Amino acid sequence: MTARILITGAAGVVGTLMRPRLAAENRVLRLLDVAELPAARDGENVELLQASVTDMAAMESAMKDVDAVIHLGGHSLENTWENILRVNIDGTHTVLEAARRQGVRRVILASSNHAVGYVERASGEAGDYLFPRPDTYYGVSKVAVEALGSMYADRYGLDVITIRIGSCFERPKDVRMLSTWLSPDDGARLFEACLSVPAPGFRIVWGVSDNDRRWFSLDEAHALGYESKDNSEVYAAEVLAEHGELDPSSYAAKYVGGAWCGPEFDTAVKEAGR
Ligand code: 15L
Repeated sequence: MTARILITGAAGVVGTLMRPRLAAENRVLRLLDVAELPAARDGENVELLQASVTDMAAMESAMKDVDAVIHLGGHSLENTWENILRVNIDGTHTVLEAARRQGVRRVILASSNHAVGYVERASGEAGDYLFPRPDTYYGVSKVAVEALGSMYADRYGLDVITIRIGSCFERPKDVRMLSTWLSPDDGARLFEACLSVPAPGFRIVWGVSDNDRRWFSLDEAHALGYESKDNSEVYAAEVLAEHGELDPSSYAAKYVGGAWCGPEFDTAVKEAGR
């Protein structure tokens, strides 16, 4: 049987990195984004849909004949409260509700380290299922994403895995990311584990590579079958040469969410002008 996987936000940073990596024999990737998606390459088994995750009719139609959803859609950076509410929170509700209506039994949701951004690094390794301490409106939306996932798992019996992604880029861009990095290949390994683990129910796992400088538990990700093969340490010398060691008084040194905990990310004050 061919598995069809719907990926929302497929034109975004993580979606673009996952597109070639989640391709597999006997699998169709149904890629959805509000932005235009790059056309299918020769032999690529994809279906392309341009739609917003806030559009219930479009999402119900996108869920048809789908076996699992990877929901990456939404604003991936801090934004106005209005946009965060509409796209990240209402959009995730729409995705889950459309999945329920169309009988899709497994949903993997992109959460973020910013759901617990104000957790202090001094409190030691960040465990799985840490109580929310969002650092921004974006972080609040990720807490809501987790809560919605939990409700759809408990009330309707969907399997819902939420991944608190660290920093998923080709390579770590700064010193903090030596700790938070999720390599694209490890990202694909984690998504594959989420897709194949039998009957997970509701889970919250960290999405990071097994970096020497990791601050996060991988226990729950390992329980799903994830094995990281990458380690940011291979980039440490060049990243440190470029940026220098972290200033111990910086937000990046103090909090899981790094600079997002600082005044540059204070959207309420920006919106009100005071
Ligand atoms: C996130 O959740 C963002 O989507 C991404 O752009 C990174 O900034 C990442 O967190 C991070 O904390 O590095």
